[in-house]
Amino acid sequence: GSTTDRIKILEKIPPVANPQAKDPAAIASNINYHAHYSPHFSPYKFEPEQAFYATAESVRDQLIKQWNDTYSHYHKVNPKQTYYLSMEYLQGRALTNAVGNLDVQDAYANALKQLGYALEEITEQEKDAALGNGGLGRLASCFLDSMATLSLPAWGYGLRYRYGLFKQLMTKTGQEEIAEDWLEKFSPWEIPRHDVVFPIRFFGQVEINPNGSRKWIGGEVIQAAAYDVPIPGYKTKDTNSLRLWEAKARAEDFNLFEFNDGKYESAALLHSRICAVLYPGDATEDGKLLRLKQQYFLCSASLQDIITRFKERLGGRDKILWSEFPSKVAVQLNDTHPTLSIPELMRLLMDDEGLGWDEAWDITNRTIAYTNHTVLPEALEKWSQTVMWKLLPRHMEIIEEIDKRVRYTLNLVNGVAQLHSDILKAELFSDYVKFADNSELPAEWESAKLASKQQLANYVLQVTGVSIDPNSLFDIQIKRIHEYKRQLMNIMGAVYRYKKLKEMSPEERKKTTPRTIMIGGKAFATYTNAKRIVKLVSDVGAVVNTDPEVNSFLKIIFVPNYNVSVAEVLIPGSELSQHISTAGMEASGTSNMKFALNGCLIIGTLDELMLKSEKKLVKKISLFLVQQLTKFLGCVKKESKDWDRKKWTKMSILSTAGSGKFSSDRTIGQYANEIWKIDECPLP
Ligand code: RUG
Repeated sequence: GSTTDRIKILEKIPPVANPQAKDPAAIASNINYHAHYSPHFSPYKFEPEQAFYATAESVRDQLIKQWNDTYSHYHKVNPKQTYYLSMEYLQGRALTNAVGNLDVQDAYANALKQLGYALEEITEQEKDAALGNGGLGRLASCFLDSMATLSLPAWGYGLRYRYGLFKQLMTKTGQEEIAEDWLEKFSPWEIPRHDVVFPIRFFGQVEINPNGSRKWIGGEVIQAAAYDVPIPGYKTKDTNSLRLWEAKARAEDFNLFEFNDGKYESAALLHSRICAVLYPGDATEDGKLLRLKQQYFLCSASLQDIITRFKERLGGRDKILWSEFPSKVAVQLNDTHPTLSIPELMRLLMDDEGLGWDEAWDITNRTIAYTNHTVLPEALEKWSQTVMWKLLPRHMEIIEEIDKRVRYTLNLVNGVAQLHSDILKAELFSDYVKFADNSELPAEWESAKLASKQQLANYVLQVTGVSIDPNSLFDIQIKRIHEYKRQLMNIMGAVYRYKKLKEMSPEERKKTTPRTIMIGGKAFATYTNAKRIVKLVSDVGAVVNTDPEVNSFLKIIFVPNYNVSVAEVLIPGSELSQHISTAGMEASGTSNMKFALNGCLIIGTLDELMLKSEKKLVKKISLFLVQQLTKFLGCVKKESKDWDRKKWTKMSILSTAGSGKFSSDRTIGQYANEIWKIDECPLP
C-alpha cells in the first residue's frame, strides 16, 4: 500500500505501551506506540524500515523483562558463571531469532498483518550484525544461543565495532568492498550501559613500590563503556547478555585547546579508532598495533567487569576470599585473540588486589580455558617484543615470568573438533533406517527440499539476475575465499564439466544430471589471489550461463555478499556441498555440520591422508592442484552416479538423522560439564 494507506491503518490502531503484550491486537498497539513515541522517525511515516524498528523495539520490551529477571536471579543465586571472550560474533539478524525463541512468532505475524505487513517483509529490513569474519565468529554466536537455551549462567564479551565485515559488491572488475554500516541508524537490540565504564591503559611505565610490589602508571588511558545485547534462549525464559565494549575518551583527556586550534585529529584521540573496524581475521597475515590494542581493550574491560561482579556478589561479607574466585568464574578464550587475559588477570590480582604470584597463578590457571581454532601458522598472531614492551610493559614482565616458570609444563588445550570420520558408520543410523524407508517420509522430505530450492532460486534471480532450475542438483561451496579452502579446485572442476558437456552430443547431454554450482564468500581486501578466484568464478559463470548449448545442464553462480542471512537461504536449499580444504589445513569447519543437518550430502577432504605423509603431501598439493583435481573429479563423478532420486533422498534423511551430535547445544553442554563445571540456573 501507499504511505497514506499505511497511515490510515495506523490511525485505526491505538498506540498503547504494553511491553508484555501477548495477543496480536495488544502487540499491534505496542508496535504503533513505538512508531509514535520512540523518537527515531516521523510518526507520519510507517514504511517497512520504520515498521521494522517499531516491531524490534516492541520485541525488545519483551526481552528486557526476561533479561532483567535473569540478571537478578543470577545475582541472588550467585552460581558459578562462564564468560566467553571473543573478538568476533557473527550474530546476523536478531528479530526472527527473538520472536522464535520468545514463542511469539504467530502473534507478531498476526499483529503485523493488522498493520498491513507480512512478518517476512519486516524481518528482511534488518541489517546483519557482522562483527566477525567467518566460522570462528559464527561459532561464538551459536554458543551464546546455546548457553541461554541450556539456562546456563554464561555471558559473552566482545567489541562493538563501528563497522563490521565489509559488504561485498560484484562489479565487472570483481569484488568491491564497501563498509557495512550496521549502526547507520541504530541497533534496536543494544542497551547502552552508562553505569558500566572501566579505564584501560596503554603504554606508560612500571613503578616499583617501596614494598616491592609493582604498579603500571602513565601512558594513555581511555574508557571502555558497555553495550548489552540480550540473548534469549529457546524454550526458556533465561535471557543472557552479550556485553560489547565501546572505546570512549575521558572528558579530562579531550584536548579542547588543541581542538580550538584546529587540531581535530589529536584532540579526538585514539579512542575513536579502537573500535572503528573489525580486524580482518580468518587466516590473514596481518597483526598490527591497533589489533593488539583491540585485544587488550577487550581483555582488560571484561576482566575488570568480572572482578567487580565477583565482589558485588560476596553477599555482604567484607573479606574477599580470592580462593573462591575459580568456583564462581570460568573464562573461555575464543582462540589466541583474547589470551592477554592471562597476564591481565595476573596483573589485576597482584598489582590491584595485592595477591602473591603463586596464589594469583593458581587462580588464573583454574579460571581460564582456551580453545584453539587453527592449524595454520600464519593465523597465529605475533607481535615483536619491542611493540609489546612499549604498549604493555607490565604484561611483558608477567609474560616473561610465566615463560620462565612454565616453560617445561605441558598445558592441555582443546581443539574445536575431534576426527569424526567414523561417525557416519552404518550402525549409528540403524535406528533411523526404517524411517528413511517409510513410504510417506521420503515424499514429504523431497517436497520440503524442493520448496527450499525454489526459495533459493528466487533469491539467486533477485541478486544475480540469473535464472536457475530448482530441479537441477544444487551444489554449493560457501566460505571465506582462501587458497587452502580450494574454491579454485572447485571452479576448475566446473570448467572441466563444461568442456565435457560441450564435447557431448545432445542425446548424451540429456543423460547427464543438470547441475547448478554455487560459490559464495568474501575475499580479504588485499588478498590478491583470493580476489582473482572470485573474479574467475564470476567470469566462468558469465560464459557458461549464456551458452545456449549447455546452459540447461550446467549453471555457475557466484553468490554475492555471503553472510549469515544469505546462509539461511542457501543451506536449506543445498543437495551437495563442498568442504574440500587442503588436508591438514582446516581446524574443523562448521558449515559442513549445518549442511548435513539440512539433509545435504557433503564432499569432504579425508584428513587421514595428512596423517600418513604429512608435510610432503601438503608441499605437493600446494605446488599444483592437478593431482587432487583428478581425485576430486573422481569423487564428483561418483556422486553424479548416486543421483538416483530415491537413493539420494534416503541418504539425505540419514544425513539429517545423524547430525544430532553436531548441535551447539550438545557442545556447550559438554563444555559446561567438563571444562567450566557450571550448572544450569533456570529462572523459576
Ligand atoms: O578456520 C577455522 C575453521 O576451520 C573452524 O571451523 C572455525 C571454528 O572453530 O574457526 C576458523 N578460524 C580459525 N577462524 N579464524 C581462525 C584463526 O583465528
